[in-house]
Amino acid sequence: MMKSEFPDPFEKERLEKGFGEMDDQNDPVVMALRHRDVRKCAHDWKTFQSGAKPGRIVIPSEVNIRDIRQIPFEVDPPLHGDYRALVEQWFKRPLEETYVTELKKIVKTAFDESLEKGLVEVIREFSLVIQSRALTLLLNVPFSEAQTWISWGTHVFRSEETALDADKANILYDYIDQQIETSINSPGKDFYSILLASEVNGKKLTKEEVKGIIILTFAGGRDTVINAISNTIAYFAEHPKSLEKLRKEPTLINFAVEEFIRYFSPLTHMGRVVTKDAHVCEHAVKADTRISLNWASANRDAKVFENPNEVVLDRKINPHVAFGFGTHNCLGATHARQLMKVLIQTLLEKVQRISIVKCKENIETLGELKRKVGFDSLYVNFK
Ligand code: EMZ
Repeated sequence: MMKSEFPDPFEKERLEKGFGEMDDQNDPVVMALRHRDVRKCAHDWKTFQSGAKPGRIVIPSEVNIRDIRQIPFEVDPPLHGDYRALVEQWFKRPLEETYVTELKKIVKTAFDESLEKGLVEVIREFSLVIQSRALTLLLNVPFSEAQTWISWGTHVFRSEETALDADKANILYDYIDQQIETSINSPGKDFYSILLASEVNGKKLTKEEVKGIIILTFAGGRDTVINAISNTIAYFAEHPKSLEKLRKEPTLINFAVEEFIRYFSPLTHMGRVVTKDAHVCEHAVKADTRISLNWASANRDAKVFENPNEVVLDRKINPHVAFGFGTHNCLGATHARQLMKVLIQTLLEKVQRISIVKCKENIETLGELKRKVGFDSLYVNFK
């Protein structure tokens, strides 16, 4: 198997039953696997809620390591819409020219540093660095903050030793508390200050609410973005002809971005809590149990995508759900798409060849099934 190949572990169950089952810390999950059902359940937020106990809709569940609600993703409509309206414009800033210019500088520097080194461990020395530096733009805080975030590693709630690491979560929480205090004392144009000055339904946001929004901004786009970048690098290393194709036809880059995001589906699934006895693909699910919307499986559904297991760089019809679907679709998607676009453009400009030296796969376990989501380490040579 090629290193940049990401098999679909859900095919059999998707075809035969339409759902999968897994346990997660004694709180089982029924996974919706088909594109149609995933969209249907995502749409039905009354039956399948996000506003459950904080951390419970995340798989693996984070109920044991946090009690702060992440906003807006752990809030249901109509309040969800109010929070969303508050931050929506802020998360569209990546479309602005000045933002893109800064993003380009960040990505160019990362390539220059890598080309100079030659041998690079992509996850930590390249993708994490780009992700963290790019996040300074999204939050509108000094570039130097990225250094601190890089030191936290690829996931804010997971460490090498343990999948759910409360101590690690506390590092992030303490940091955010401090930043909030700084912004209260001397407000600026950073995201903290903007939020602290905002109102929802006529009431100023509390520190707790601000914290909930900021935590999501840190956690939601971290390992997902890192995987998207790293997997793309692995793909181009093994498909030099694709590089040529995009060099000749740069108008295809936007399609390629969507296709990589579909194919890699950096976030496998997101849970919901069932509010009343219901069905997922004709399978009965009881109130107060969990289901998940399996984006990764939906994105390989042959009923929707021709040749779903191939990367078709110029795929024109691509209704993937890698950024979720419906009310809760990813707020960071504009930033992520822009970053992927700049990544590919800069790669085409600066890099002739990438070769993989060695790598270790990052495998997620979902009950009986295993899914490759990226790499724990990926050593490449940039030329
Ligand atoms: C949560 C989640 C959000 C969760 C869109 O995804 O991302 C996960 O990586 C975090 O662990 O807390 O933010």
